Amino acid sequence: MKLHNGNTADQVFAGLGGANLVLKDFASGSRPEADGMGMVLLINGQPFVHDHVNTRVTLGVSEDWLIVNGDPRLDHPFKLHVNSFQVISRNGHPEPQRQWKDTVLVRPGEELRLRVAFRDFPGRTVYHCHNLDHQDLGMMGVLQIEERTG
Ligand SMILES: [Cu+2]
Repeated sequence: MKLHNGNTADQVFAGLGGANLVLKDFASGSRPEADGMGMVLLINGQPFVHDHVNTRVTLGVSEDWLIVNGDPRLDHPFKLHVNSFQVISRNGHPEPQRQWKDTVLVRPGEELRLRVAFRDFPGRTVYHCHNLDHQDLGMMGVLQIEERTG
């Protein structure tokens, strides 16, 4: 679907900043130090650490985030707290109906582009896989929403 200026939605929003998050288990990633402890689930190769900020955004800014399920087998429902988002595209195809969501299913191999407006709430929150087993195994990240300075 082309927009009125001839660009696709992806092209228009590609100029916005935004996080790229790859959701993947350690078996399909490469975390040899995780062996022997069962499955470890990661975002961008990192397990959840409660006092480590994974992603920083600025209050008042909209971003496009790319959420990739790099796992060949597991569904990962992606949940972002506090700020709702719209799915802009799936696997490069514009989403026909845009709705406000706080959680969206990302199937194995899928790439979803989400648009998030960080309008109202500065501070710290999280995003995570909404499969609670996956969340507990590390598939969660800390998001810091910073007020603009100066
Ligand atoms: Cu998951």
